[in-house]
Parts: sequence; structure tokens; C-alpha cells
Amino acid sequence: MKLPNVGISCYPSQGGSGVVASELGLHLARRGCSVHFISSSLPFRLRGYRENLSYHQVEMPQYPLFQHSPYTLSLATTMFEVAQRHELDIMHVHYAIPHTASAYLAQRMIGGDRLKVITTLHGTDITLVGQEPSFFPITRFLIEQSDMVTAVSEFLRRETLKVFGIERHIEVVPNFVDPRVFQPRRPGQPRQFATAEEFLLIHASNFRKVKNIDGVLAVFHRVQKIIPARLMMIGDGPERITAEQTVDRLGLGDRVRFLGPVDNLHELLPEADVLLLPSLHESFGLVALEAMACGVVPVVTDQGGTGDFIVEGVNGFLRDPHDISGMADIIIKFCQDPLMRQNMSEEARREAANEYGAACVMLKYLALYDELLGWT
Ligand code: GMT
Repeated sequence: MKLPNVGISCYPSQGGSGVVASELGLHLARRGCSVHFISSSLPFRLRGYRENLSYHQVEMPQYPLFQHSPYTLSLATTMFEVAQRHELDIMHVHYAIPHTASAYLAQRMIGGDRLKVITTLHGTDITLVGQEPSFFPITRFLIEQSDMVTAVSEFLRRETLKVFGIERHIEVVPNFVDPRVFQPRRPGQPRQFATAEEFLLIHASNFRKVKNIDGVLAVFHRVQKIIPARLMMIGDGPERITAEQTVDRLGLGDRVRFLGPVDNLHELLPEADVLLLPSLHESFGLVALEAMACGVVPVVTDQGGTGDFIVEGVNGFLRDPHDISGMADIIIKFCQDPLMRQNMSEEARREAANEYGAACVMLKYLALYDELLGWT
């Protein structure tokens, strides 16, 4: 079987698109593809040397005339050089702005149709950034120019076509999780962050406005008045300081812990009873899927693509992100009902492992690569 040489570009910081890109690259490399990551720093889930996988850091020259270093151009140049040297067949970029622009330039620099460009849309590249007036026309242009476009949910596919008024084909390839890495806690395994009598809620994100951090704290504030509970806040971002101040103001300091960014999420998630993600919208909500693979039931926004994999009352709960009392009530009810907890936890694990396992979704990407390269 012929395997493509693939370049991957993504944001290296903690965030769903970087996770998907990194895990995709790791799986492709394991299957024998030659994989080349091109980004400003090492994506956080790629640590250490792996066979078939290399990382190319984008150099950003400083020059007194530049107010800001032109990253898009430096990335395009690195993509071009890596593609030439390593005979890349595909440049697979995650998050349209600016990665697709750089890939488009690299493709033109190479000439002909030797290098194919795939753009995977993740969400805020369409729902927020792409709709900024200054980015709107270029985002539409780049989506139209990509040889192939994928979106992580049906919601995002529809939203992209609607917002940009375009008709091109967009393939839905969902987020995925490795069920061998994200596993439920073993029976009797002790927890670090809560006692056996307490319920543990986890929120993990990049603490941006869209994550509705106020909502997370408001829900927890209500929950802990009724049941013994703790909240673990994982990640970092612009809303963290305000969130810490809110925790102090509400007198929740001894119940809420801010861990900052972690690289062992798979060890922390299994400790939880509930994953709380009341985002204003979420094109997929990868962390909810990772929680489900650990048998942790998600209470998640109903805005966006979360309904693709969360079935209300079966493997999770979908709520309006502004419905604070609704989220608190369902968490309390769920925690107080051991049978419901057990059934839903098993359903969550089953759905994540059986329908969204990495191996299975990887085959979809490989099939798309073959289609794009005419290797089918
Ligand atoms: O969740 C974030 O804010 C990070 C962002 C990203 O681009 O890194 O996540 C987006 O992509 C993830 C992976 O495809 C999705 O699971 C998230 O739902 C999506 N975030 C939003 O739509 C807000």
C-alpha cells in the first residue's frame, strides 16, 4: 500500500485543533507515513523523537522595519522548503487562518499540482476569526482554493457554507480519541483531587470568552450548596485571572483548584464524575469526547456540533449555556443517582470508544488522502 508524505501545520498551543493535528500526525507516522510538522514551536502533544515524524520550526526573522514578524510568509517559506526536500504529497493544515494562506503560497511557489492542500476547519476559524470583517474575504478565498476541506462536525460544515455563501464540498471528519490512552478509572482506584464522598467536576479549556468560564463557576456555586463537590479547572487563558477572583469572591477557594495547562489530561479526567463545558458554542468539543472515553459524563453546551456525539440523557446532557440552574439541577440529580451514573458512564465510554476511536477516524483521513492524490 502506497503511503503519502504529509506536512502538518497547526497552532502548537493547548487547544483542540493542535491536539487533533498532533494525534493525527502521530497515528499517520505509526502507520508508516512520513510526517512533517511545521509550526512556530513544538505542538504540545508531540514530545520526543518518534519514528517517521519530524518537526520543522518556523524561523521568524526580526527586522527593525517590521512592527510584527510576518509569520504567514515565514511559514509559507518553511512549507515550501520542507515540501521540496521531503517530497511532500500533502500539506494538511489545521485552522484556516493563517495556515491555509501559507500552504496556498507554498503550493504556488512549487508550481503545478504536485502538492495538495487540505484544510481542516475546527470552529473558531469560521465562527469567530473568519467572520471578522478584515478576515472574511480571505477566509472565503482560502476555503475555495483548498484542494480539499474537512470540518469537524456537520454543524461546522453547514455554518461554513452558510456564512461564506459558498457551495464547495466539505467533508465531515469528526474529532477522535484514543480509547487506550483515555480510559475509565479502575474500580477502587483512589482519587487525588476528591474524597470518596465528594463529587468532582472538571472543566478544561483555553479560558477564552467563548468557554463561558463565568457559567462554569456559577453552576458549580449552586451545585456545591447541595452536594459535597469540588471543581478542577484545567488550562489557561485570558479569563483565568477573572475566574480566580470570582472564586475568591464566592468564597469557593477551598473547593476549586486551578491546575493551569497540563500534559497528562488522560490521567486527570478519569477522576471526575462530570465534565462541565458550557461554551457559548462549540463546533465539536473534543474534551467532552475525551472525558466520555474515560467514562466521565459531559454536561455540555447545546450550541454547535456537540449533539453529533452526545445523546441527551443517554451518554451526557446538552443544555443552553445560559441555563445555569438547568445545568446545576441536572448535575445534582445525576450525582445523587448511582444507577444513572453507572449507566451513563458506560454509555459514554461505549460511544467514544466505538464510534470515535482514533484508529477508525484515521482511516477516513487516509481514504481522503488517497482520493485527493488519485490513489484510489
Ligand atoms: O476549543 C477551543 O477554543 C480551541 C479550538 C482550537 O481551534 O484549537 O477548538 C476548536 O477545535 C476543536 C478541535 O476540532 C473542537 O473540538 C472545538 O470545539 C473547537 N472550539 C470551538 O468551536 C469553540
